[in-house]
Amino acid sequence: MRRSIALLLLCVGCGGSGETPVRVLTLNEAYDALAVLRKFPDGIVADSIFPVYFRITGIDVQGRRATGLIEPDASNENYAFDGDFDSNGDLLMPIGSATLTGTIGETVDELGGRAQDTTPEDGVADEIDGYLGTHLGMAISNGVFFAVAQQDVRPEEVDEARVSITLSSELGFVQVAGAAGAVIGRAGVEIFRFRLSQREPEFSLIQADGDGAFSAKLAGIEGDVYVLRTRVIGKASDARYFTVTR
Ligand SMILES: [Ca+2]
Repeated sequence: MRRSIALLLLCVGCGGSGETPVRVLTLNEAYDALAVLRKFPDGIVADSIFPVYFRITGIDVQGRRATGLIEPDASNENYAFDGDFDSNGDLLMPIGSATLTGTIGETVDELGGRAQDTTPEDGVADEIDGYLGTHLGMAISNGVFFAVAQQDVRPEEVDEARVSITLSSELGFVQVAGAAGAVIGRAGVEIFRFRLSQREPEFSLIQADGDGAFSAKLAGIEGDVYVLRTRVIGKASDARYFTVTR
């Protein structure tokens, strides 16, 4: 199952007479991504949070236009969106009117993100922090996604089998624990807490021990979900999704 996408990248402020040209950012050939979405069955009250892992592949940039595929996907639908560069040279891809025209009938109301050139700083976006919103009848889903370029130099993602997030004995807190080898030794561990009540996650950053173990007590309750990713020398890994267990 595939969803094809077409990205139209507009370079606002590039080449204008007398203006300082912004740095032109382009896209890598492929990205791995994790979306964390809240589902509102009645369109009003969120009742669950769910992950969607996907890849954006086969990206081909011609001038300011890029095309590619999102895979895998639950539907088989096409859409296009416009983007532009902000004053920092970051690529913004806001969606105003994307419409899916497929068999599922789900409509994308908003889709976009900020592409960032982290490491190596070479004009190719290494990360995209995105947002996504859809509706199907009165039910809506919305949330954010984390995308990282497929690159050899990218750090290993968190080893899911070596991580647990459990309710703390202290009310309103969870214990995040990574066993030795959970991440690369001394890596930064980014922890994003998602709650039903808010779209944007709460962010914490800790550092692993030399053996890759880590531990943190963070605010949290049953039903929250967490996304972890490692960051080594400024470069983020693919993200991983965790639920709270007792
Ligand atoms: Ca780069």
